[in-house]
Amino acid sequence: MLKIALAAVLLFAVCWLLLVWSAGWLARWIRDLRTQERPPEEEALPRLGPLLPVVREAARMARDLWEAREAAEEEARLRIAGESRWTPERLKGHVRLILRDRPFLVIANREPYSHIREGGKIKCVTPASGLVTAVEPILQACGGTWIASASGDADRETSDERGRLRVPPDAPAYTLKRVWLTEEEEEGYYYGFSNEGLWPLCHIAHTRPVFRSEDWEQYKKVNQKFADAALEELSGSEEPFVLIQDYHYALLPRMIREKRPDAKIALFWHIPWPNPEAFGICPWGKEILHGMLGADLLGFHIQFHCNNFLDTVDRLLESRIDLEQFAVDRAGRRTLVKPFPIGIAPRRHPPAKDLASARQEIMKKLGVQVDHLGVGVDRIDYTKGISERFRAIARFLEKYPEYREKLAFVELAAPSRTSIKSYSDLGTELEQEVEQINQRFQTKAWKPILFLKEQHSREEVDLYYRAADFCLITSLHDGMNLVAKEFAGSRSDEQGVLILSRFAGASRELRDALLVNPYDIEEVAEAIREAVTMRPEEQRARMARMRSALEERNVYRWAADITSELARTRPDA
Ligand code: ADQ
Repeated sequence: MLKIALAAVLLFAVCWLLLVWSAGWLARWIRDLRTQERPPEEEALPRLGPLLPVVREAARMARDLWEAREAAEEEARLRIAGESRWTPERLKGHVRLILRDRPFLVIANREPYSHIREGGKIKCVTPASGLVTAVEPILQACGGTWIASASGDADRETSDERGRLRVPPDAPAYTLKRVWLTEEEEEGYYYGFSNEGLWPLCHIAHTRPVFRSEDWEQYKKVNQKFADAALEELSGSEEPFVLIQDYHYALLPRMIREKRPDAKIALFWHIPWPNPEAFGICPWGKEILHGMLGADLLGFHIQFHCNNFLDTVDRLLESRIDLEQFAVDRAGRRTLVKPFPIGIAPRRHPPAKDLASARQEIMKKLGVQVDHLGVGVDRIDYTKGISERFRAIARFLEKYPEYREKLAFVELAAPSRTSIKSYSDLGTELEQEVEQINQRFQTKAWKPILFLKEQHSREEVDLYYRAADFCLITSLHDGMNLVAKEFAGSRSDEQGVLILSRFAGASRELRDALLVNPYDIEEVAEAIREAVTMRPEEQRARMARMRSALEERNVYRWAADITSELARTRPDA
């Protein structure tokens, strides 16, 4: 009995000592965390068995505090400098002022967070999508609801019975509402009508659109399904703001308008708009225009696409075009048509001196040692001109053999729309093309092109941008192209050269890039040569101008401009 009592006392004493020691250690660690310049990343956290969840939460809290402190300092700096730059805080205040408690709804096909099963666990992932990159910061800043198609195999168990959940999972700021589509609906609406019909119709990339009446039926059905989901969210509210995203929902503005005449509706079209002749081949062109004109405001990236849209309406529908205001008047209602060039969210990048280590880290990871590193970042899509890019690199090495073994090009290519045969075929064709080029030029220790066919994390993509001497963008046609902006945005050292297709919307703003015609392989090869021989001072001057344009027109300004314009719209023609 005495033995048991002694053992219990001993055990208690050991536990007590352990507790005192861990509490002391934890207190010291949290104090260090509070006073550190920058909180540590997840990988750098001490792995302390049962204490790990506490360590993780404390690190998260420190990160939030650090971000809030940085944001406050930035706001103060901008105020003192008298700058009118848009920040999440300013956007938040601005949108709140406009909304005055009215609901804010975003509808987009792609969900910003999906849940997938991996190795017996549920993991939350974000997709490689320009739209998500652009729209997510707005919801993070302003709250509201994002309605999207469910896409992960664990989406159901991570949302409630109405498909709703709060996101981002780490720091909930807004509601995500998931809509489930049947396989048949997804096939017809998404892969079929949206991506085999409207996508090639709007991009001049010489790929024929395919229009099937079954796909059109599904497109109408799914648009109605999203309209119903939106109307359910809006019930009981007055004059709600609805921001519809992209070509998947051309019919939605009209469907919502018919039930909710009081709603303020904007549709932003993220891809180009073709000329009336090109659009005229769509068998349901009139229905699409009628659906879109249910909105108060239609946004495109550039004025040229707005002009094409107005010309198309003028040619196909009975209406009045007001060229002074850029508006369409029809059946007593007015729709404004305006350009809103999308920007990126400014990210805090480490100081310039860290850039050399980014380069070393990438080279080590890739197992290459070269003097010049180029990078390309794309979804695998025929509009991005990836094959043209590879041919230009081959031509460059052919013309300038002194760069063999001295230059490597890394293509980060995210598989996309792989259920469409032409897209999965393209992935394989590109791999074969890279293999042929590499076989032609490679030596024992060097390959000119590294084709990394996967979606990378945001941090990895940033690391590549910062490690590269040049970024090569050869879209055959592109609404904007955010990669161009992300590359310049990441170069806090003001070095690096952007080679940019003149057929990407971004070329209208980034005039200091080397602008090229991607079909002209000779011209692109020469631009690579110019990039690798450009003096650092010229790189600095060009990059500084591009970065200042980006800071001025960031994504918060894009959101502020659209919401302000939408608030100003008046329904009567
Ligand atoms: P996208 O056609 O998807 O967007 P883009 O604007 O270039 O094209 O955006 C792609 C996004 O995905 C970027 O944020 C990029 O970093 C990311 N990404 C691409 N490849 C990746 C990879 N391998 N790994 C990780 N991330 C990757 C559409 C229109 C564009 C328009 C945007 C926004 O086609 O013209 O600019 O919407 O409106």
